Amino acid sequence: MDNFDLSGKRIMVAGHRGMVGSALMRRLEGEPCETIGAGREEADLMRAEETEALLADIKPDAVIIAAAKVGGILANDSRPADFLYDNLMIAANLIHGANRADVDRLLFLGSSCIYPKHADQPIKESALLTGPLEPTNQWYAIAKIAGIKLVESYRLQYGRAYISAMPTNLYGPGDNFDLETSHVLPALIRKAHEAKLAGAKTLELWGTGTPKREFLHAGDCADALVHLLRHYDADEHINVGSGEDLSILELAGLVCETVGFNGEIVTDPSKPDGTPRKLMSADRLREMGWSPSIGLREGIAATYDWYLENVVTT
Ligand code: GFB
Repeated sequence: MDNFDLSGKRIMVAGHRGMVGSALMRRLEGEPCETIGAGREEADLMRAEETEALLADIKPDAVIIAAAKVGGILANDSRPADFLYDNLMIAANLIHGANRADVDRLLFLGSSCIYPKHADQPIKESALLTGPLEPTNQWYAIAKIAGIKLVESYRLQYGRAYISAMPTNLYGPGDNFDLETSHVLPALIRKAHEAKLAGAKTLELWGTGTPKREFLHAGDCADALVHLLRHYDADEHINVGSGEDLSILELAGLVCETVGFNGEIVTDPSKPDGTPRKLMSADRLREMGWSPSIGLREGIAATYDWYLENVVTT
């Protein structure tokens, strides 16, 4: 299949209330398909029976798995059992359940943390399972690697057109701004905003500020995923990124500029850095004719606006 026509199709988005899932729901609104959300309120996706009953009820033509237990470096590091078990169950129940419900098209979402900690940069898809993982998020990574292999196995054994996409670090509307559990970009938006309001002299970064990260806006990610749903059908997973990275210190500078905080940025090396760098190769997706359209500066400004309108209460 090199062209999955969306016309008249029923597309189930698992995890449609999350940041990526809600971006997908908005992106699919403009397409000639029917989009059905499936989240915690519809079924406990960690229970096989409930998940299978939901799939039997919805009878989708395609399933997109954006449901996952996600969090930043500290949440991953401090709740290893939750990140491994929850994500394993969600992936297994939805992939196995989709096959049982005779769904022939499925897109599974992983993460760039599936790659070895010291993979050559930019990281090609073929780097999977070539070296040890970054310890702070190995639990999440193992669950996502299992998901990739499940997808591949149902392709091989049942001939299903199931595929996997590996997005880089994502941000955007609907992100989690809780300082303990969030990823770095929403955390910095909140820290800079609160420091500005309090007239603080400093803003504190976790770790040394030297690790480099690649960021993609959730809206761009959703657009790439719809492109892949339409046009990609291969055993190997495919990277979804912007192709550019920057240091956490540079990111903090950009966020502070956008928010209007002029104080000093200080580091807290007692907190973990995580992987030193995880820039993914964007070549394969570019060769398929897709590239991002939301620049980082513009994306941060839009996310700060969303935060002011939807999260800030005072
Ligand atoms: O985004 P983040 O939490 O996760 O952290 P990862 C990225 C980098 O930002 C790390 C630093 O070096 C953090 O130490 N950082 C600085 C901060 N200040 C802060 C802060 O206030 N909050 C946070 N959260 N970080 C996650 C994985 O890794 O990336 C997940 O744990 C997943 O499994 C996700 O793969 C995409 O990029 O290190």
